Amino acid sequence: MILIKLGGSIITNKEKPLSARRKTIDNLSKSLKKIKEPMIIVHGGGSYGHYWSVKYDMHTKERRYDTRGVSIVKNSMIDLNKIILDSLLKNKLNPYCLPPTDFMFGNKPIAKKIKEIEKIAKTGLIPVTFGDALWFGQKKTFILSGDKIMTHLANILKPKLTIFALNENGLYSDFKSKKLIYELKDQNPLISKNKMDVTGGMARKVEEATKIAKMGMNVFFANGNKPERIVQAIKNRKYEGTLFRGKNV
Ligand code: IP8
Repeated sequence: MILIKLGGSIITNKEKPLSARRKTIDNLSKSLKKIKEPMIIVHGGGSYGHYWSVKYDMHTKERRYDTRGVSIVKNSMIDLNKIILDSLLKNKLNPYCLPPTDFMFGNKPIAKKIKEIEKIAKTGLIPVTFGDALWFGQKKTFILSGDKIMTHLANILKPKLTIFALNENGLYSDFKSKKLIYELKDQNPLISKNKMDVTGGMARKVEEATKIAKMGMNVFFANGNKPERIVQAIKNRKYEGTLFRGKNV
């Protein structure tokens, strides 16, 4: 089982509201077609859901956010999701759309539902889910990031490899020189956290990747503009990006 997150920054143009990077998405789909094992895709919000969640001041903390914002964020994620599904279909893959409401109860993952997702993936269908605005309870809602979904899925399904496709080559030790960190073992890279608890940043990805690696699984950060690197990592264990080596791997 392979778990892949298509980050908002790679599938959308973050500079421009509501703009998907269709060519990049198609290229990713073409590469994913080369992978002959069960996989699950999670995607982020980028200039769709993330854009609106900022506009409506919605965050990962459970609060009584503007209900209008909740509707608009959700709606925009459906639009983006449809673009991803269409691209996969066009490239002869069989996506199985799965909004996170299908396997989350409040902010808790439903293990039984998640185990079923694996069965879906094993038939050759590709479950596709995404970060979203979710009902929490007691009139509260929250933003569930796709990165958090990755941790929930990895924890229950123990994928062979967890991949985050980014708009960068991986994690840099120094952002100016873009010096790539090839491998991280037993260490937490220091990334300054966003003061605001908005989703979509590198800090959250690193946080979730570190959690997954601590559970004993390898996590790979790859450049989604070079999707063959994703294929290489899965097929040949060649990691051109940043590898968070799982503690027991
Ligand atoms: O881009 C959050 O998902 P992320 C999506 O994975 C929304 O953080 C709705 C902001």
